Amino acid sequence: MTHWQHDAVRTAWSRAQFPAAELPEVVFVGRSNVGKSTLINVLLGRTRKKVAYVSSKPGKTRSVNFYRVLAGEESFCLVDMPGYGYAGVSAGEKKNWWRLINDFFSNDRHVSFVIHLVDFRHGFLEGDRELTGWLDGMDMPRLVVFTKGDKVPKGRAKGQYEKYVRSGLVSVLPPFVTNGKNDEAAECLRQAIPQIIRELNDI
Ligand SMILES: Nc1nc2c(ncn2[C@@H]2O[C@H](COP(=O)(O)OP(=O)(O)OP(=O)(O)O)[C@@H](O)[C@H]2O)c(=O)[nH]1
Ligand SMILES: [Mg+2]
Repeated sequence: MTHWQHDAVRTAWSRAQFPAAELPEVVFVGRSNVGKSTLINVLLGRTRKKVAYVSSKPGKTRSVNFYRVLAGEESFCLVDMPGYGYAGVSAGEKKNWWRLINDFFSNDRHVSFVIHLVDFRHGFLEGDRELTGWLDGMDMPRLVVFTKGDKVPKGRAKGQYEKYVRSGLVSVLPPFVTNGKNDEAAECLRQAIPQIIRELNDI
């Protein structure tokens, strides 16, 4: 199993607190509660003593969190973004979320690509489509990763996957399906991430 060394670099609540962009960044986006922080913990091998805060209550991550990773010879940064789209969010909060996202992506950073997490049970919901359109406008490469694959009965998983792919999602690789565990899917993702960074860098 691949092991990534890591440290938490910075927690930022606003543009002024973003650390200098020194490394290629892989940015985790998705609806609140979809499992962004969980997947980061899994990839970092931190399923028991977590580094990224996880909660069954949506809206756990309100800041932008940067984790510097050393994978073999390569260094990059995983960025955990606050989620969107949970019930009861006010128009003001939504506006703040968009401001943070805008500030982040227009901040002259070295974003290599975005990992868009989507709940395998529900597929792309309104907030996901809104964000997809916005990322399209920037020509931002994306990898789609489905979470909570363990919550879909095995007999339905294949059909569900094909339906999502046929609906025309855009992803640099065929979407991964993860289960919140350090399993084969997580290992494949640990292999794929540095590879995608390298390939995008060569273009
Ligand atoms: N069964 C299952 N549960 C998961 C999976 N991924 C995440 N969870 C659970 O879903 C809940 C939310 O996970 P988080 O990782 O905090 O979600 P998040 O996307 O970071 O949420 P915000 O910080 O609110 O944006 C937690 O209770 C996790 O344990 C998965 O693949 N399978
Ligand atoms: Mg989170």
